[in-house]
Amino acid sequence: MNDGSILLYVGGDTPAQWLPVFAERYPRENVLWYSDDLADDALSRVEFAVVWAPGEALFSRIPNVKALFSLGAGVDHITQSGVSLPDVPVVRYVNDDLTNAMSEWIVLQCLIHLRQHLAYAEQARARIWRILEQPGADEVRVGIMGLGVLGQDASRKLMTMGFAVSGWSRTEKTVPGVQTFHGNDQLDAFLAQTDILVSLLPHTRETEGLIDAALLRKLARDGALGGPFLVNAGRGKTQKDDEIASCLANGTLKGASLDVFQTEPLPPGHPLWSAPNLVISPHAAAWSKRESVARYVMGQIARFREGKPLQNTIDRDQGY
Ligand code: NDP
Ligand code: OXD
Repeated sequence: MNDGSILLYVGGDTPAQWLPVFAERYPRENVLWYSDDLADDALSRVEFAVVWAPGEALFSRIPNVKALFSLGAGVDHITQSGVSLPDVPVVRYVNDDLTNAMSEWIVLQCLIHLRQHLAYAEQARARIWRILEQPGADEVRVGIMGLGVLGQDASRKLMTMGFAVSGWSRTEKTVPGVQTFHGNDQLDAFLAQTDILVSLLPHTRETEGLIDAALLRKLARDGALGGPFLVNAGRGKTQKDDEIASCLANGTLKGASLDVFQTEPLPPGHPLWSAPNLVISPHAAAWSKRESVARYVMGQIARFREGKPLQNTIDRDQGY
């Protein structure tokens, strides 16, 4: 049995969902489920914590923690929570299952809008048999905000479908086949040549509220789809929900797909629920499978114990 323990703090889940996953595969590890009544003595032996939306009390109770593992690719549930963090590495979750699921969702949404699927569904409800004119994917320019792990994978798969892909990131990037832009100075040029704006941005101080009506008005209006579309599966706090609803109602946006919202769950009375040409999914574009998380975390811990550097650690100053 290893001396130090691994603590799981997973808001919304139960110990029965997680502890057996670790116990069956890693019986020599001491894995604890966080609860307020867990003794300080047990918590003082915690070396690693795997967390989703950690509460205020957690970090002051694990003084000997050596690394934090985010249960998701996003870390804003840790960095933007207002909780003061221990000075230890924070590791993001990077995994092919999650990346593939995200790219499926992004490609699906771009195709739904390209192939006018919502209009056909409406026609079918009214028993209307009518073919709608449409461009080819190669005539449509998809601009991806966030060219990280998920943005780059989505760009490859969108190009396989024939879309013309560009991307925007904070720092300069070279991605084969993708026209790249970076930094605030190049944002307007990126938007001006984008028909479908896909966001896979993290929520940070810099990206909060970025996708508002003013930004959406800068998208191309001369494209083959006859108006711009928005697809966001990054984080809801990077967008302004009310302004997106207005943009859909007044034609600034021709359509959208949103997996993330400023307030989740999206409140029942929010105008987005009845906005035209909008696909809504409940923050379900991609997910972290428990078995894959256990394998990832234990792989990283094994590296750490061998004195190797942890992978996929975040830049605390940048917040992602
Ligand atoms: P990465 O850290 O690999 O990539 C983030 C990208 O965003 C980078 O290209 C980065 O630029 C760019 N970026 C960050 N800040 C800015 C900025 N101020 N201006 C321009 N670009 C910026 O993250 P992932 O690709 O793995 O994940 C992205 C996000 O997807 C996660 O943070 C999470 O919020 C979201 N997500 C959502 C899920 C869902 O189910 N809806 C599931 C999983 C993740 P640079 O390359 O220069 O660093
Ligand atoms: C993530 C998420 O960040 O599921 O991984 O949102």
